[in-house]
Amino acid sequence: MFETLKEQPADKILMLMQAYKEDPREQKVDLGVGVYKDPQGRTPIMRAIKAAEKQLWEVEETKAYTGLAGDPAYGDAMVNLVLGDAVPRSNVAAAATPGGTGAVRQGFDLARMASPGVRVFHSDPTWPNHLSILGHMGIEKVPYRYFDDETRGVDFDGMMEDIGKAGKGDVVLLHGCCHNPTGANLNPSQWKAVIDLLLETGATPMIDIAYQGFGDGLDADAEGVRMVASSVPECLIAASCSKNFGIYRERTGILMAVCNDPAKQKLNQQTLNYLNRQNFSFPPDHGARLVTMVLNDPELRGDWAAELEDVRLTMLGLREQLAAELQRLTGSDRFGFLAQHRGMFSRLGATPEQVEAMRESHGIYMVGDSRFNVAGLNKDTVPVLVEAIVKAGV
Ligand code: PLP
Ligand code: TYF
Repeated sequence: MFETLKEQPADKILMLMQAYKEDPREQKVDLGVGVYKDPQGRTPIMRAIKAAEKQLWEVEETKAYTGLAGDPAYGDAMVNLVLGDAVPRSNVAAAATPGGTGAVRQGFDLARMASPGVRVFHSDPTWPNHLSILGHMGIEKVPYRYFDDETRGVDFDGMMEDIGKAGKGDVVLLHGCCHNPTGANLNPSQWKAVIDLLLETGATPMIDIAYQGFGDGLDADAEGVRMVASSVPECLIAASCSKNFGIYRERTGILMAVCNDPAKQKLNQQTLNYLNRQNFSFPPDHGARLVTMVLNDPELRGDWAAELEDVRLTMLGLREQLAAELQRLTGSDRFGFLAQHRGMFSRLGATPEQVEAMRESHGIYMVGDSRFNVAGLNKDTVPVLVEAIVKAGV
């Protein structure tokens, strides 16, 4: 039967990772895949995670199965981290998943169970894996306008017009913060307007939050999610711990189903457990346990939050340096958006040819849509990127 298989499209971001590795040039800059890198180019294990791992080695007595939704303490800690006190805990069903990707996948699965003809409205552009997973599942995708190529900010009028077409039984997929791939985000009053529209149409929001703490801070980045969860009758939230805990390969995420009726919470929880069982039974535990230990120990939590804040400020500093140097070299303010964007990524607004030219001339690797990972830069490579941008005529 294998002869019937067809080659599937590869992930462009992951292909770029490989192309970078194979480039023999010494002077090259990897601005592709979304992995945080410190100024020395390393992706360190965060101090609190390392400390929790040491403790865990001492105290862990079993590796027997946990529960289908993972350890309940992980659910509690993550619901608290993402939602704060926006909604009562009794309104939230939560299940650990393999990474944020697993949460996204389970969220789509739940939406389809609840609404077999569901259409998923997604920002144009969005994280390519959203589209790939939806396509694989055979779920109808409906793009909504999101990025204004001129201002490099959110095309809010276009967005509102397009998501206004989603109705009851549809899902509107939103990025909680640090939009991937553009870096352009909603402000609180825009979140409020989106919420009012969702209340009017009855469409269900699903929020993917993979970069909490990378934009404006842990609480500020969750503000949109919290506003949504406390305002609409029901929503889905897919959260990832890969970036903000630096535990990419541990595969740690969580899916939450929030409703304003505690009576429905039980059914939601049972459904999340069921979905985990159908797809992989018990979710991975190691990363989730480390996250729980860090969040529940005041000392570890404080150290983690401090290190995360350093990461955030490092990226912000690089954004400011980049915008300032481009301003100086071009004499124009048109790159000011780079300092306004938040998170790991910005869409530069270069053509695929210009992206290719920057790779040829300066060994700069960014995704073909001109998304680049700010954390792939350091003080010394910012000028290299600036020179490449100017030379390519972006
Ligand atoms: N959602 C978005 C928008 C992302 O950028 C990522 C990327 O890492 C994820 C979800 C999921 O990440 P992971 O599965 O590595 O936790
Ligand atoms: O967008 C990124 O670069 C990250 C990492 O299939 C990633 O979200 C990229 C592609 C992929 C899984 C994760």
